[in-house]
Amino acid sequence: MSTAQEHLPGCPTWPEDFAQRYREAGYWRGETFGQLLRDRARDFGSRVALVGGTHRWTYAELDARVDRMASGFHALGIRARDRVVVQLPNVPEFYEVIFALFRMGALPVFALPAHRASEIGYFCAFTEAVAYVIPERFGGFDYRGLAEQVKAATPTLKHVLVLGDAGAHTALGSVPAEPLTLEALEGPSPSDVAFFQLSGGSTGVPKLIPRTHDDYIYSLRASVDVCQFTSETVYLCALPAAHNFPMSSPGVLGTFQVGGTAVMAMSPSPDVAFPLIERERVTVTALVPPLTMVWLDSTLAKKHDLSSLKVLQVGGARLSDEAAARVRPTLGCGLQQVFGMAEGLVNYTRLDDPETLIVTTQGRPMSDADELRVVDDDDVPVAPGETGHLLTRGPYTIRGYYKAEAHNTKAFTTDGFYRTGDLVRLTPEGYLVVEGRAKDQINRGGDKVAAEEVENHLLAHPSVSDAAVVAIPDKFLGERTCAVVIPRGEAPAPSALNAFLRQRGLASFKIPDRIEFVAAFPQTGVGKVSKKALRDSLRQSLSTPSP
Ligand code: AMP
Ligand code: DBH
Repeated sequence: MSTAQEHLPGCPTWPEDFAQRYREAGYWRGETFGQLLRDRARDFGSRVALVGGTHRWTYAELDARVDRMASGFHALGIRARDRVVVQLPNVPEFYEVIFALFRMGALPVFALPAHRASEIGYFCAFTEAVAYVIPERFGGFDYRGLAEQVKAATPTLKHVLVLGDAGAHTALGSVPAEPLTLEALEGPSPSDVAFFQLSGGSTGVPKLIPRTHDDYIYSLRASVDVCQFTSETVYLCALPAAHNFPMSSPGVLGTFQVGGTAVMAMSPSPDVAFPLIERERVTVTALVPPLTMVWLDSTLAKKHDLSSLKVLQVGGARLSDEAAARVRPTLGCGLQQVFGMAEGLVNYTRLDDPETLIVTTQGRPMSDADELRVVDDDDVPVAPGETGHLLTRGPYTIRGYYKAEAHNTKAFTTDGFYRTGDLVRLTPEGYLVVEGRAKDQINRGGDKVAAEEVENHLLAHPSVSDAAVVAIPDKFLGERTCAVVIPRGEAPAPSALNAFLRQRGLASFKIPDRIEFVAAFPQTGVGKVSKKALRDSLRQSLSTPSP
């Protein structure tokens, strides 16, 4: 029985023999995030930790702000192990909030700015969250109305904390600090769950990923080692800060791990990111493939001095070999492919790898303790070099999702390997090539869409008899979503169906890009919907020009 299990019910953890081995081998070193920041403030106090908007905070300033915010949260009644849904854009306050929660042992749930009432309502209800942190507005959307709606539906939710004009809620900056109370707080232990990441998932509702201080801090140490981050590193956070990639691979938290500087970009577009790279002398950043294409094609690249940029990391979805080959000649920096998952396992190409490996593979595991299996449908290992399902286990890969006992029996093997749902092949050098996916998910250029979640929302419409959501190929995003619908009676207008999904509060990246109506679905031998046959027939009909 581990301590995390005792502390928070519903969080599966590593068996004691594995935990002991990971500690003895030095992977887990008994650190917590609260202490990590304290130590960096001691060693790098006057160095700039965070730049964003008009803020430029040193490690000492960040540390002090985090203390103030933690005692303010405590004064509000937030306690260790309380869940707090955090939905902030790329602002420095994001880290002030999450480190304050880390320090008190309260647990952030990392929502994306794109999430709406459907997702946020679910996170708040499922985790019994006591607080929800939002910006006043971002990307033309006012989050205070969304919070109103969620608060009315969630009895446990006591506080809505707003960055900016709070309206009817509480302003984040107005939370009273009681400096003395913090000293009385008993911090979390290293084996405790520190926060919940989100899985792109494939099921009706998003799955929550419990990560511990020990396991996540190890993943940071391994990441900064592979990516050669140092106190000289200037990392640009251009992807949404809440996402696991810019958070930890090595991301902003990896930058803090080594005392470097993180720069927050409110948007990943060249007009915002390039001036920041030039002004702050950014050395490394991370993008998903579609944004990489935008950067490669941007005429702005010539107008800005990007010479400080040494490495562009690309991951989240498969980067084509063609796009990969353009990075160095076009942007003048190295490419690093990153194949990771919020559940754990992260693979990187190495900075000094031969160009062909960097361009044609998705890297290899970052830790020598990562265990990988590539298996067939019966869990039997495939022959070397053959494509199969990727299973993995290790010191920073979870053993189960939060409160998902039934699903966990399917998503993990009996000996604790996570079924990634990815189809991969191993090269002779031991590098992974992502060949496809077995999970029922659409990877929309790095934004993951669980087919079942969208199908369930469609099925709630009175004119929908049945629905199947599948991927269709897309030049820019790699994949787009297509909802194939069997109407009940007369088919509704596609625009009306999409309006219906929006009204139900679904994040806009999950709204189908295309809707097709059919009389029946192709079936498999056992009478299930054959999504493969659906994809194949869509691919054919979409490639035939309409008359
Ligand atoms: P999640 O489990 O939601 O964190 O999403 C992780 C998933 O994103 C992986 O299991 C892959 O399906 C996909 N993914 C991440 N990075 C890459 C990559 N470099 N190439 C292909 N797929 C990727
Ligand atoms: O897609 C991902 O989830 C991802 C990609 C790259 C990730 O979680 C990561 C690196 O850590």
